[in-house]
Amino acid sequence: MRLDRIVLREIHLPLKHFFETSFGRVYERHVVLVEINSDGLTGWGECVAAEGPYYSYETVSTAWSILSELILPRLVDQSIQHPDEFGVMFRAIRGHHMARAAVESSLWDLWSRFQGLSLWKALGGELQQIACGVSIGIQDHPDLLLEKIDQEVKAGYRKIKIKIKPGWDLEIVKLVRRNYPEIPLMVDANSAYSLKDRDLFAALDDFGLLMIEQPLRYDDLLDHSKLQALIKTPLCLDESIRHLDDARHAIELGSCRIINIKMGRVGGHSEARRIHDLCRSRNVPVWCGGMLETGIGRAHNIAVSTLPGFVIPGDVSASQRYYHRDTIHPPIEVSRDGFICAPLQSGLGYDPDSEWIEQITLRRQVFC
Ligand code: OSB
Ligand code: MG
Repeated sequence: MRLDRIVLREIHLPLKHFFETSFGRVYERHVVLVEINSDGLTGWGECVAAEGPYYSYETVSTAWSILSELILPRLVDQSIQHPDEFGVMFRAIRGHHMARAAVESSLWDLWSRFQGLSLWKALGGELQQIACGVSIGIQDHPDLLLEKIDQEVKAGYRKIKIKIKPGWDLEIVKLVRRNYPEIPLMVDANSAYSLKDRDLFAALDDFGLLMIEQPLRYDDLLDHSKLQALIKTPLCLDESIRHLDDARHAIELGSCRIINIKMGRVGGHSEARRIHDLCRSRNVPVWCGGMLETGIGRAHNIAVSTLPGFVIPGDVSASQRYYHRDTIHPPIEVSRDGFICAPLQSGLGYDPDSEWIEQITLRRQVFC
């Protein structure tokens, strides 16, 4: 594939409702998109970096600068045989996995189109029905949280994840469990706690949670292993797993029993698949997390979720939960019983809505 032309864009989309985590509230998204053209075919990728450096040090601006200054000028006009060559070409760059994943995933989309294959099949996916869950942010009032849970349970979602932070944790879990004793429920702390809070996590053991996601520091493995040894509920790591070696270290240290794989966080599909393969060989269940992606990023997450080790419902919910009008059509929809069907078409399997994307583009840089 000769990479004839690459378009880097920043788009702007309001969220239907704000989304609050332990690190703050977002009302709208700025998203970096990558479009790569080759021989009349196009691949698309989305960068999961947020507006500010709170989930990770990467932001929309750092991704833009790494992509526009270092990666895309060197990539355009190159001929590559397989998306894996991208990782080799840019291995000297440290970190910036979200920026890289935007390009790597667009190369996978493009490459699978060249092969006439669905992206998910090109990745070795097997699951044609993907089980979906939802992630529900912190609300202004506990009653509003119960209302949201009610809505999502009725919509058929197979796992409910609620965000917690100090002051919105044990009492909230108690309240939710009192109203929903049976639902598959988990919490995500986004690194809001330390080992000093061990008693809180021990207390959460009584509520039959599927897991507790990323309770401690965003870059920690050791303290998580100490906490895991003290409690029964499985820990799941998100922020702490930046690449394959982090996953291996986490498993060997006993820092978690479940891993949240986000293709966009670990540098792309190839690394996500390596982490999946490792976890599978060590009997560690994985699931696919989300980062408030628009449809392009969601479609990539659907492809990832078809790998056989994705045995826990992911945060791969419908576009309409977040956006009035998405970047792809048809929008991603979830069946009444909480599944998404893997798409049949080649590549991503959803068409980017170019006209709409053009309308919401704030800046654009073309490499050719
Ligand atoms: O920790 O999984 C997370 C959203 C933004 C940043 C981090 C996270 C999240 C979510 C939302 O939980 C998942 C989704 O896209 O539905
Ligand atoms: Mg998380």
